[in-house]
Amino acid sequence: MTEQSPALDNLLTESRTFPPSEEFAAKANATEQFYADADSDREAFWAKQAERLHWDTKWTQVLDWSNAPFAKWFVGGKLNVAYNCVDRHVENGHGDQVAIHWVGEPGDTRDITYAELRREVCKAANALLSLGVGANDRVAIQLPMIPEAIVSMLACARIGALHSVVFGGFSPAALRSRVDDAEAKVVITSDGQYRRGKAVPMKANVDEALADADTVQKVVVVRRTGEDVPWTEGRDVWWHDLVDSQSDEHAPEAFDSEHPLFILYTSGTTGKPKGILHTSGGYLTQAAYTHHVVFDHKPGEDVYWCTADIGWVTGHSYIVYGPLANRATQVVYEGTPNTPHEGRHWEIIQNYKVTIYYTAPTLIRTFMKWGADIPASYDLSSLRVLGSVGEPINPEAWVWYREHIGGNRCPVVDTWWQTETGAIMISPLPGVTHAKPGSAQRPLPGISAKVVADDGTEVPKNGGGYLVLDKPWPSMLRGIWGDDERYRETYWSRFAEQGYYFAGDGAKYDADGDIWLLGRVDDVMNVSGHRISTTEVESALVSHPTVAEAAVVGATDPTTGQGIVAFVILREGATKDEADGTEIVKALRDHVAKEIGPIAKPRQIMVVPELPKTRSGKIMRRLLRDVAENREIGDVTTLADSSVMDLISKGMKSRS
Ligand code: 6R9
Repeated sequence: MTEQSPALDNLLTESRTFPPSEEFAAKANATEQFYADADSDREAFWAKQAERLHWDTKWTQVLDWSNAPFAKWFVGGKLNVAYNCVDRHVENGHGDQVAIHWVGEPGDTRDITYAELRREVCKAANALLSLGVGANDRVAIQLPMIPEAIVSMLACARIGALHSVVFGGFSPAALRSRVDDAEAKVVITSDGQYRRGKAVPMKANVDEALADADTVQKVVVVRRTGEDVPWTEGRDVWWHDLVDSQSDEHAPEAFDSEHPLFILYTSGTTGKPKGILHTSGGYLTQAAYTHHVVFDHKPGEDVYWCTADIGWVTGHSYIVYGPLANRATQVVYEGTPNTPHEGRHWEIIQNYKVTIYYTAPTLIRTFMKWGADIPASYDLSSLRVLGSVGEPINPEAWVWYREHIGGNRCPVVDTWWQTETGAIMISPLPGVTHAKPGSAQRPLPGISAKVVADDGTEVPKNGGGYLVLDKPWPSMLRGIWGDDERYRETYWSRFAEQGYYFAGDGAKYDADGDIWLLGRVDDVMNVSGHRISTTEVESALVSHPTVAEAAVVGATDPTTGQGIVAFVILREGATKDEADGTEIVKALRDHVAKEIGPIAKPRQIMVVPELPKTRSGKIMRRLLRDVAENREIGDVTTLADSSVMDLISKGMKSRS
């Protein structure tokens, strides 16, 4: 990736910039000065950020990196994470402020104040203690997006137990491997969940997963859909029977800053999922700081909404820990964005006067496909900041988001980070940064990142390479659960000599030194010796008016090494003739050639109805490569909707 690829020019010619408005800048939480302050004394800067929290015992050392790559932040400090997210706001006189405006998929709603949340968390903490759960025990949580999910996480944090949240849509096998790896003592789940307007079972899957799982002593079941559930006497207990009768007082214990907070599993390129371990003080400091500056959040004024699922790291850091530490009032929505209609999100924004909205590019592109007239029929004037996370956002989608959702008024923050980084690392700052569509731009104040070549040297401006983090940060992972060797190997061996953390993402600098993310390094194709990133070809395809979404993979090619194969979803309104005919395929190939260069012209373009995605919206290119190379399709257990692959392969067969 050291040579400049032809594709590099494509994104770098994206020259639109959006400076912040003066009104926004005048009141912004962050200023340009933050960068200088952090650069002059990084540890002092982080010490200042840690003061956002309540510490029962103050730390004696900001960072201990003597046992790298195992970091210790705020050494000697003690705090209770749940107290910081809930109780202290009540003690400071904000007990009546709504913490959560919860919206159920079928239309039921619940407003929960900080005082109520404190009582619920105390009861749940007492309930867990009554089951014999104590500090350092592990609790697996598989729940839909209901308030009990947040309450359960905070209850664990309160008593020093680690939670391991597993997506509601994951298979019994996926749940079982996570329960076994963490040796979970208790599992919290629900009878069922609402998905696309239907009640679907959950407890039945959990039972299947837990057959003979001998570490699990109790299964706590929240009643959500009311359907009948299989029951194991002695092991299973209803949440309402267990929790409702508990005392709503619980004295929080202060734990060490490095006390483990949670494990969250993320899939690796090979082998079993990795249990990413996060701890307390540093994690909460960076989650709170980033939520404050990146979203310009003002407690008591803003209504914040992050659309992520709680089973994704974004739900951990930007629904639970960051916003609650900052006394946010937030919307939590249970369901899918098109139930019962495609304007559901805009209706919620209008009803609750949401001011900050944080979502994923995959959803933005879906909204584009559904058409701009849908958001146009709602009042979105309350919005003032828009965020994006999960994948590179194509400039076209960025500009659409700013115009059709943000009314050309709201700054858009493209936030790069990972499960492993725990919190946002690279992002524009609203009110400070002159935003560029498609670029995450600069590491946040206090964070250091570089784009380096194969040999670890930093690439020059306009150069491409690997993204590395060259200095430790407070919310960094503290390891992989039970596997220190895999931790060193996966993240610290690639640039061991320099001591850099290898993020696994390709990236490049533009002429101003801003960072552009190019997708995972394994998503870089090699066509006749030219390195072309899948992101760039996808961006070119999405910039064509008929294309709503595109996924690109490199398939083995006898002459060029790899050939570019594209899967595209057309926008609503593209005629049937366009969709079926060869016309559109030719037009798209020419369009890519014009945007990037003839070398990037896809060898094959397939029009498909859906793309295979994980629940966090990442396209599973591995499965598309299987299709493109006519192989049997691999493991689909982490797909949000496993029937998608059948649709795609059927379409392929009928064409060949
Ligand atoms: C938070 C989250 C991490 C991977 C990461 C990168 C991709 C996330 C991005 C982005 C470009 C952004 N990614 N945000 N790529 N621009 N703004 O997504 O965590 O699920 O662990 O995924 O997601 O490839 O390495 P996680």
